[in-house]
Amino acid sequence: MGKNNRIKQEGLVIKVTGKEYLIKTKDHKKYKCVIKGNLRTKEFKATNPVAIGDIVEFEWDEEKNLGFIREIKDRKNYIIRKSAKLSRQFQIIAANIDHAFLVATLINPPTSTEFIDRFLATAEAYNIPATIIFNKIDLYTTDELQEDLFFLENVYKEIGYDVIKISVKENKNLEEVREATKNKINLFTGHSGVGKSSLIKALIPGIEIKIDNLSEYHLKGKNTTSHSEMYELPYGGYLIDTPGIKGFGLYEFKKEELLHFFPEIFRIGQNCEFNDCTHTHEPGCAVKAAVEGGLIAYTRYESYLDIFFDENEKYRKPF
Ligand SMILES: Nc1nc2c(ncn2[C@@H]2O[C@H](COP(=O)(O)OP(=O)(O)OP(=O)(O)O)[C@@H](O)[C@H]2O)c(=O)[nH]1
Ligand SMILES: [Mg+2]
Ligand SMILES: [Zn+2]
Repeated sequence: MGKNNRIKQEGLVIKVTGKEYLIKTKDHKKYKCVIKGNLRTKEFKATNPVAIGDIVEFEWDEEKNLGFIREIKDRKNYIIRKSAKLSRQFQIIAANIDHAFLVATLINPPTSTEFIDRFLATAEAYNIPATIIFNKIDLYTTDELQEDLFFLENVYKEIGYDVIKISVKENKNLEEVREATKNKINLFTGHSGVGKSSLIKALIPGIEIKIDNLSEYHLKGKNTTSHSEMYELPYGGYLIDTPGIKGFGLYEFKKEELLHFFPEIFRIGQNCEFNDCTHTHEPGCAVKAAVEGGLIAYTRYESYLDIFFDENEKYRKPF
C-alpha cells in the first residue's frame, strides 16, 4: 500500500514504552505509533525526541496497523533532566504540563533537600507551578522525622510553594491532592519508591498500574515503573506517572541564571551591594546576611551553592 493511503492525524502522546508511543486523538481513539523518517523538531538534542504530553502529527497506516510520527507541535513547556551525571544530553520527562508535583519521602527512601530544590528550580525555569507532596507520613513516628517534616513544610510554604502531607497507605489527606490536580495535566515525579504509582492508584479506582514492594534490604525503590503514562482522572484532568529519578541533577543551570530560579534568593538579592552579586563570596551580600539572620533557610542556600559550584567547573567551592 502506498504512502497516499495513509491518513494524517493529530493527537496527544499518552504512553511511552521504549520506542513505541500510544497516541490519543480528539475523538478518544488510540493509535500505536513509532517515529520514522525525518521527524521535524526545532528543539535541542534530547535522548528522547518525543515525550509524554507532546501533541504530534502522525500518519496512520491501516494495513500495518501502525502510525508514523511526523511532526511535534510547539511545546508550551517541558521538564527535562540530565541523562547521566556527566552527560551533556537531556531527557524530556514530560511536555505541555499545567502542574508538576514532586512526590518526596523523608525515609524509605530519603529525599534530599538538594533534590527538592533542583526540582523546584527546574519548574521555575520553565514557569510550571510546582507542589511538593510528602508521602508516607504514617512512617514518620520519631520526633526527629516529625521535626524534619515541620521544618521543611515551613521552609517551602514560606517561599510560596504548596506542600501536601499524605499517607497513601492510610488514605490520609488525599482529598488535598484531588483538589490540586483537578482539571489539569499534572506530572508526578520523584525518586523510585516514594509512592507515585501508589498515589495514582488511590486517586483512580480500578486502574491497572504496577506497584512493587520496596526492596527489603535497601528500602529503596526498584524502578517498578519503567515507562511514562498519562492517566485520566475520574474527576477531570490527567496524571502523568513517570519512572523514578535518581539523585542526579534535573537540569544544568548557567550560574547567571540560577538565582532567578530561587524566588526568595532572587527577591532578597535585589538588596545586595553589587548588581551582579552571585551571593557566594561578595561583600555586602544581602542573601548571605539573610541566611545568617534566618530569613533564608540554610538548606536552600546550601542547595543554591551546591548547584552553583557543581554546574560551573571554573568556579571552586570556598569550603
Ligand atoms: N508506609 C507507606 N508505604 C507506602 C505509602 N505509599 C506507598 N507505599 C509503598 O511504597 C512502595 C513503592 O511504591 P510505588 O508506588 O511503586 O513507588 P513509585 O514512586 O511509583 O516507584 P517507581 O515506580 O519505582 O518510581 C510500595 O511498597 C508501596 O506500597 C505510604 O503512604 N506509606
Ligand atoms: Mg511507579
Ligand atoms: Zn548577594
